[in-house]
Amino acid sequence: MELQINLMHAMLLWVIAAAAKAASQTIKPDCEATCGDVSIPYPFGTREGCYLNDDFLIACNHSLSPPKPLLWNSSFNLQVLNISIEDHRLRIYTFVGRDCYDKMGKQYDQPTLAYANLPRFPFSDKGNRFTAIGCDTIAVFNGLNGADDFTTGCLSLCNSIRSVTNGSCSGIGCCQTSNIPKGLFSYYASVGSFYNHTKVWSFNPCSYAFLAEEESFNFSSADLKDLQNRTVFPTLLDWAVGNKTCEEAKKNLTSYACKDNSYCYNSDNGPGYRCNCSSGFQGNPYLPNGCQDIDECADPKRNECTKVCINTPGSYTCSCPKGYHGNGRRDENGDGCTPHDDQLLIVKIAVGIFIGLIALLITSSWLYWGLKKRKFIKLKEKFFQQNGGLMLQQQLHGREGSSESVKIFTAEELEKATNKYDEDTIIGRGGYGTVYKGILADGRFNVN
Ligand SMILES: *[C@@H]1O[C@H](CO)[C@@H](O)[C@H](O)[C@H]1NC(C)=O
Ligand SMILES: *[C@@H]1O[C@H](CO)[C@@H](O)[C@H](O)[C@H]1NC(C)=O
Ligand SMILES: *[C@@H]1O[C@H](CO)[C@@H](O)[C@H](O)[C@H]1NC(C)=O
Ligand SMILES: *[C@@H]1O[C@H](CO)[C@@H](O)[C@H](O)[C@H]1NC(C)=O
Ligand SMILES: *[C@@H]1O[C@H](CO)[C@@H](O)[C@H](O)[C@H]1NC(C)=O
Ligand SMILES: *[C@@H]1O[C@H](CO)[C@@H](O)[C@H](O)[C@H]1NC(C)=O
Ligand SMILES: *[C@@H]1O[C@H](CO)[C@@H](O)[C@H](O)[C@H]1NC(C)=O
Ligand SMILES: *[C@@H]1O[C@H](CO)[C@@H](O)[C@H](O)[C@H]1NC(C)=O
Ligand SMILES: *[C@@H]1O[C@H](CO)[C@@H](O)[C@H](O)[C@H]1NC(C)=O
Ligand SMILES: CC(=O)N[C@H]1CO[C@H](CO)[C@@H](O)[C@@H]1O
Repeated sequence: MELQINLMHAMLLWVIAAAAKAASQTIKPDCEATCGDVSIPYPFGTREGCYLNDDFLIACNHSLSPPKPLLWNSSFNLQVLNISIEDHRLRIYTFVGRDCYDKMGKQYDQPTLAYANLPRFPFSDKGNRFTAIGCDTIAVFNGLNGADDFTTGCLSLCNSIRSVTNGSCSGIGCCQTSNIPKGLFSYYASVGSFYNHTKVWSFNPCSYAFLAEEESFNFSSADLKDLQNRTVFPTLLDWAVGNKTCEEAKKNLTSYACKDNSYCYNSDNGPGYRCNCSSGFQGNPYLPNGCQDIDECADPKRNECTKVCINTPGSYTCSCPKGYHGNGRRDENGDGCTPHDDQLLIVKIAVGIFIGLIALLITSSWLYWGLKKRKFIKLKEKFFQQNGGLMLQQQLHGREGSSESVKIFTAEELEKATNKYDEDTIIGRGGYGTVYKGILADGRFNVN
């Protein structure tokens, strides 16, 4: 019975794994997964039938090497760098505005404007900064935000290249504004100067301005010369689906973009909604079966089980092996796995036997040594008797008050008195044995 269940469980796992492998792709079948080195996950796509709607068209120009992905179509000229379906961000290149002068303070080339006009997807309100570079520079940023247009700007001045600090855009050689507002789809930025760069021309002939991802640019004094020939910078966009809220979109399930095991949330920057895989799932929430179960049991960091972990769709359960009880969890509500009482009894008995054995060992060895000592004493008594010690004692006792003049010494007393039978204490050797001279512990002098 148990074997059968285990076998079924194993087969189920195998089926799930196979399904996960088949659907682990983030694109529709028969659609391009990449353009150049940029991956194009659904809802974006390069061909009719591969994208969700026209908002998600990526025009891939294959005649270039490497192929170049452009957002919407080539008339917008917005090169795509990254598409993320996890944080719903899109990274594109935007152009640098510049205004350059010759030594005499005459503008050369036409000044270029930094601008972008997006019909869909606003600029990310977090992570983008408007930056201007120059030592005779005033920059103005105009955001076209429907009714409430947004204007900001900054001023950057300096007298010598020594006064600028690498990495600092605080108005000396470089200036930066704080984050831009939400819902900004278009902007243009212009740069101007006070003295046509005549006072700083030797090290700074141009002014520059651009909107860029904050991390993509570190100011250095070398930028004052030619901005190291950069003409574009990465900029972040926040993308979303359509212009409806989740509630409105859910009314038409044929057009609703969030598929199995996903949930919907409204965009916090501009109109539209977004999809995320439900907790316990990962993958592409815009594809049917795109959100795949996470096997929490395979990763010890993802589960709280102490002994047995069983993966379930979107979650997992903990249990305890046979002979144990508890919920098998190690979080604050968990009590782990403890052995059953009968199991506990076995453990107790085992410990009892162990302690008993040790006690037995101690007592038996104690008895053994005790017996040995007694035997020794008996032997001593026997020798005492054999050598007429008893008779001597009786005779001595018979004589009144004579215990003072004659005394039977123990072997230890004799040994001490003769200084361990030292040669120097020998008085003479006779037929009954050697005669030693000894001094008793109480000072009395004796001869034996
Ligand atoms: C691809 O890029 C080349 C060079 O910029 C251009 O001439 C061509 O028109 C582009 N093709 C498409 C389909 O946009
Ligand atoms: C690009 O898209 C816009 C609006 O979606 C359209 O007006 C224009 O004709 C398209 N251009 C090309 C070259 O497809
Ligand atoms: C959606 O998922 C992303 C990345 O996994 C996460 O950063 C974001 O907080 C999620 N959004 C919501 C509303 O749960
Ligand atoms: C600065 O340049 C502009 C355009 O080239 C010119 O009209 C203006 O006279 C110049 N001003 C100075 C102070 O050189
Ligand atoms: C800018 O500098 C920081 C540290 O100062 C560094 O972590 C980052 O990678 C640099 N960015 C670029 C684009 O060089
Ligand atoms: C600033 O950086 C440039 C090049 O990145 C370097 O040549 C210059 O010495 C640096 N200046 C300081 C003050 O570190
Ligand atoms: C910028 O371009 C000019 C001319 O094309 C070149 O001389 C210079 O070395 C380039 N600068 C950098 C930093 O690449
Ligand atoms: C929402 O988008 C649809 C098509 O994309 C368009 O026809 C409609 O006018 C838009 N509605 C609003 C309120 O912007
Ligand atoms: C639901 O969406 C589909 C596809 O966009 C469309 O063809 C259909 O007319 C819509 N139904 C309703 C009731 O709006
Ligand atoms: C998250 C991600 O895909 N980042 C990539 C964005 O594009 C740049 C350059 O094309 C890559 O270096 C990043 O790894």
